[in-house]
Amino acid sequence: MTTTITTITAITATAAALSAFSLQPPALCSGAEPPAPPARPNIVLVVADDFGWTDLGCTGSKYYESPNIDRFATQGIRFTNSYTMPNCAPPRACLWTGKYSPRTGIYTVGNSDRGSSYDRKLIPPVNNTTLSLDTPVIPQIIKGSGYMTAVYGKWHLGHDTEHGPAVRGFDDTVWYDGQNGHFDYISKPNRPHAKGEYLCDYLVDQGIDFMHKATAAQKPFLLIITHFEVHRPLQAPQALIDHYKNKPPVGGHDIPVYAGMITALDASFGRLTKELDTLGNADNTLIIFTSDNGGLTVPHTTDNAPLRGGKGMHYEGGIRVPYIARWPGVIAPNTTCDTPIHVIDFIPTLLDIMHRQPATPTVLDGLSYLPLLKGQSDPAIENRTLYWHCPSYLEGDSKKGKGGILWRSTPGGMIRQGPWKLIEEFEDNHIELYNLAADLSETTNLAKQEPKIAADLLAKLHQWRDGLHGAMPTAPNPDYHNPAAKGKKGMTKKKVSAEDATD
Ligand SMILES: [Ca+2]
Repeated sequence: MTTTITTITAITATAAALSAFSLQPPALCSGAEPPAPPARPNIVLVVADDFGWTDLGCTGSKYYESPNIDRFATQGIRFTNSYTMPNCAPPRACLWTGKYSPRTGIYTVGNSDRGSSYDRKLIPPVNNTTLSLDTPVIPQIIKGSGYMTAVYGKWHLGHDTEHGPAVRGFDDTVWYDGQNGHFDYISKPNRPHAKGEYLCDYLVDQGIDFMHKATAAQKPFLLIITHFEVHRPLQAPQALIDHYKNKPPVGGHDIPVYAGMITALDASFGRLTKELDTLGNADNTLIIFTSDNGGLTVPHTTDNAPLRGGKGMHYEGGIRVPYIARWPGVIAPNTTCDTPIHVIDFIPTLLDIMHRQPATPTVLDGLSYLPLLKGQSDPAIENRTLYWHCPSYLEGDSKKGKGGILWRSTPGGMIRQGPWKLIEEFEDNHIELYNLAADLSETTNLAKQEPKIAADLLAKLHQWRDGLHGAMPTAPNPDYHNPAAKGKKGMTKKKVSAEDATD
């Protein structure tokens, strides 16, 4: 498959093992085949928050400045079809467990019946906001590997300490479960930070200390930093805000403080990679930069064009994110890969790199993309089908006046196979079918022109969902368009702030 964005190197194609729906042969990842990966490399995963597909210079922005990550991209591989879940909590559950959302029941942030009950046609299933302690996560799955492990940053899978990362096998954690501002933050444990220190710098400080400790102990390390930038509230160092105020905006990239958040995050990433060089670890470390979900477009914050929509939505802007990886000697520099990957693939890839099986029995839904990192073809991942189950309501900004939308999403599901993507909306069984190879922006619904493809994909989506016992809306909502229900909210009594409503 191909996309309309510019690739650095040519894409070769193979005629082998075409799926029934493929219009084109799957793309191979570009680059010559490098030597076998070294044993026990360090692994550093940096996950930004709400970072959009085109929020980097190297992914298309003409306004935001990201010199460190842009340079990093020239040293490694950039995946153009990297998928995740639409909002903050579900992709984290996928990342830490390697499972699709129906297996954890974590479908959204907070309650599933967000917005006004008057406007909800269905009663959505109850969302699980806490990851069960019975579900193993990465440190438990790789236990016995000899790796030192740490996570610093956003957890979002259980507010209380009993369900936080500290009890799940990490050697070190500093975490917070939600959003608390980028200058005024209190982590668990609350390690002191300099007054006015920007949050990503604080988290990178923790990561650098950890890398030093692991290197001194002569142990390989797995470091995961889950940043809060560029999630609202919009706050950035003043000098960067001033810089962007003097720069003409380009397209939908036009908010100086948001741009400042991107550049501050980019600087912290540059500091992290530079420290790896200083430690002498750069050549034996796989570093990945990605995002938990798509860029926020409602309310307007950034723009994911040419992708349609943004955070919280079922369109590509909600679920497709940047994904850049560097591993000297293994990943050929300055390459791109159009093969779809998904956040559930991280654990299988990790195990593949470590030459290990899970230390504890657990279902893993993803596939290793190590062959893709190495520039090799792998029909298993190139021809596989990806699925999403999103049975919750996410409010829009209908109260913000003209141009607003009532919902970012209503309960639904998606499937991607080859160039085809189908979206099913549960309120009215509405179907949308797009050919992403020809229509990356999802402008033309082909469901009526291609009824067989639509029917086959829909059946496959249902089969997958039923097989995983994906929770479905339970019944029609008696409040729907009932005058007596006007102004009635969801099941949760907690007041949702304007910022939380963007989650
Ligand atoms: Ca997020």
